[in-house]
This record gives sequence, C-alpha cells and structure tokens, in this order.
Amino acid sequence: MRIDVVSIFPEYLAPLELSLIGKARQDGLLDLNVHDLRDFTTDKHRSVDDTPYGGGAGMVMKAEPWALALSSVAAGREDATDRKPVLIVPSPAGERFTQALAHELAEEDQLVFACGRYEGIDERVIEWAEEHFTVRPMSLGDYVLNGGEVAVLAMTEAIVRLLPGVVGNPESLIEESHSDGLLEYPVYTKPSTWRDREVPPVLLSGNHGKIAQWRRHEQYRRTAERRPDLLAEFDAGKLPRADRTALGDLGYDVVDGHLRLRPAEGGNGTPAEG
Ligand code: J9Q
Repeated sequence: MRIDVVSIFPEYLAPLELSLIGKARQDGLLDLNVHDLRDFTTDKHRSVDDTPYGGGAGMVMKAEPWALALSSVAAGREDATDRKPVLIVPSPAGERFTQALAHELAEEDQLVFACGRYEGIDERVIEWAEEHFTVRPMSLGDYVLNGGEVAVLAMTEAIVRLLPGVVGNPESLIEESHSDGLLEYPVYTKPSTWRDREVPPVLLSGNHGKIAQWRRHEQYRRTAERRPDLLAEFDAGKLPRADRTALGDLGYDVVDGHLRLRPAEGGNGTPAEG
C-alpha cells in the first residue's frame, strides 16, 4: 500500500517512523511519505491561508497549494491500477471513521491524507479533487482538534495494522474479528492478590466453560453500562439460554432478534387508574 500525507506540520507526523508503522515501512509492506504543503506554494511568503469570503473568524486554507500538492502525489503512479486513489480529508464535518472503514480502506492501492488547519480548506479543492480521487471527508468523533494531523495518526495505525504481514501474530486480528460488537471483558495477571484485591476466583478455577461464560457476561455488563448504543445494534438471535438470562438480569429482553431495554418499573407496581 502507498500512503501520502500532506500537512503544514510534517514534523507532527514523526510517530509514523516508529513502532508498528515504522517496521511495516522498513519491511517494504508500506510506502509512506509525508509532504510539506508549503513546498507547493509559489509566493515569497509561502502562504497557505487567507481570510474567509463572507467574513467570520479564523483563516481558510488556499486552494492552489492544495491542488499542486495533490496533483503531485497523484502523479507518477506507473504501476497503478485504474482505481483512483482515495483522498481522506480529516474533518469534524466528515463521515465517522470506524473499524469497518479501516478494513475497507486497507484494501486500497493508494491513500492520500489532506491535513487541514485553521477553519478548513477552500471547498473548491474538494470539488476539484473528485476528478482525480475518491474523496472521503472523515471524522474521528465529535470533538475539536486543531488540525487533521492527530486524526491521520489514528486512522493510519488502524488501517496499516490490517495489512497482510504487519501484525506479527495474526491471531490477535482474528480474535478482534470475532468481537461481535461488544466491549472486551476485563483481564488480570499475576499476582492473584494485589493490594488486598483478588482476581475473580472463576479465572483460577480451571473450568474453561465457566470462564468463557463469565467473560461473556462481563462483556454484556460492561457494554450495558458504558455503551448501551452497541447493545441496540447487537444480533441477539440464537443466543444461548445463559446469555439471555444474563441480559435479562441487566434489564434487556430479546425482541425479534434484537435487544430491547425493559421499561423501568412504574413507581408502586399498581397499574394507574384508567
Ligand atoms: C481536522 N476537529 O476532529 C475529529 N475528527 C477529526 C477532527 C478534525 C478537527 C479539525 C481539523 C480534523
């Protein structure tokens, strides 16, 4: 896979030299290059931004440096297929980046990340880029960053670790793919007592059936507590009786293969006078 990142702060992308991504580059599994947007300016001040038409706070990134930079990274794809490269534009106004999207993007030949700063990039760049790229404005979540660089670090790691040969032990990838949309169960290691706190005894029992069931129930308990939105999406068709009981104890009933939060008990348990 080839990845190009364009930014006015190329040093911000230094972590891409390290660890798993750095190793994938050394091993020739990934051809990743970071480009300085200012190298594509033509004026003496190397300016990349200007005031917004229509007024308002902040600055907008100018169109021409972006067009020159993006043309440069899209050019010279001699061995390329007829597929357009995908241009990912980190933006709080983008589609939400998910694990499913990481899998989808890991199948592409070339990804280009355009890191915006200030109030964003002149919208005409996005329109123009549609002629040369598949454009995907993409958000990590509903919070405000100063620019796209940190979002690119997160998305790149999520995508690159899915490339064949990048994660040394592919068992961890297989286990993740089995994690059917629930949060993970809690984990423990030695010592079995630490500062007066015990490891849950079932984990020391050697009863693998009971351990698997306990872990499953802990997944339900955590997900109900922290991410009830995930339980609404969960496929609850063909669940074992023990799982349905555990979910029932958490206040969830199975209706048409989906989980439904049981309505809260109304006060004194006596039906209202009608
Ligand atoms: C570029 N807030 O925030 C969340 N995901 C992406 C972003 C973002 C931002 C500002 C600029 C990306």
